[in-house]
Amino acid sequence: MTKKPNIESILGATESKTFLGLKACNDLDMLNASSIFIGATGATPYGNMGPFCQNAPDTIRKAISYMTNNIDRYNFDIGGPIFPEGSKPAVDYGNLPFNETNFSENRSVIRATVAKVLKAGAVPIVVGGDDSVPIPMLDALADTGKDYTILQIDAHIDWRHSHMNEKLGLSSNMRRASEMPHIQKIIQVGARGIGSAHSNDVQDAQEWGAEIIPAEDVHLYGITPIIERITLGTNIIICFDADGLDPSIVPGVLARSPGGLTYFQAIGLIKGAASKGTIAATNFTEFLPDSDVDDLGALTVSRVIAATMGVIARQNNK
Ligand SMILES: [Mn+2]
Repeated sequence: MTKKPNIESILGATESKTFLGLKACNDLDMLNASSIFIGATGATPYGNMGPFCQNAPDTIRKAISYMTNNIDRYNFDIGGPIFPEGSKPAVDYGNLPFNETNFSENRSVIRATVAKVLKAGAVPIVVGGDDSVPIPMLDALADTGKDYTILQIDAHIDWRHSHMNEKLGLSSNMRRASEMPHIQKIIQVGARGIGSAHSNDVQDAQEWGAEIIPAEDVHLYGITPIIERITLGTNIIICFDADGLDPSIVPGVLARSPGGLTYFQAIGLIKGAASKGTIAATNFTEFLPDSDVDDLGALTVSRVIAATMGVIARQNNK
């Protein structure tokens, strides 16, 4: 096989250990940023699955590292540089430690880190890790005393009471969210095919008031009716599972499911959320490098995260 020409050589990219070459922030007491990339290895894995998405944060950092010297260029997805003049850039916190046997310690670390970030006035961008990671993140938001709307983008609704005797695993995050008093509204976008949900899970979700917009409806009617569901002036948490996107652009997921969201449907939802309220926290989970194809999914997820950082930098500028 001939060697592929590499884009790094014309972009002048330099080796970077941080996302987009952002400044590293190792001390949250010194945090002064619009958002902060927090790599999460995992939280509460099922049975012997282990932290199967543990390499996601570093793979995602690597996928966008060729852009590190071009961060000031025009990004057409958000209508300007990621961090426009006068805005606060994002920073990168590195990766949280993971304990293979003490899952409650994993959750405590995530919760404490997110709580500290929120106190410093920055928006956590928790990059997982499997979908058990959002549970302690969502729990940390209770400390603010504010109410929240969750905008979940996912092929699955994640309303299982428990699975394999575990209540805090990846199939239960929205069920646990619904039990938190500070979570007032849940909008779930992208469900499709057969997933974790049984019919009574869907019924429970709807009875609670979760607004479920299956992927098919996104393709049929677009994202505008979804954005209209977000109450004006609300605080928003984006819970983004990589399998919400179509597997043609993110093959690196546990269970590929056809009919997922396009890149611009996802970007449009994030921009739309910021146009209605304030994005207060985000997570991007379930990217599985081992199943990816030619780093295509890592590229897609890294671009969504970069655009989200830009959207957040702009809202802090309002
Ligand atoms: Mn999912």
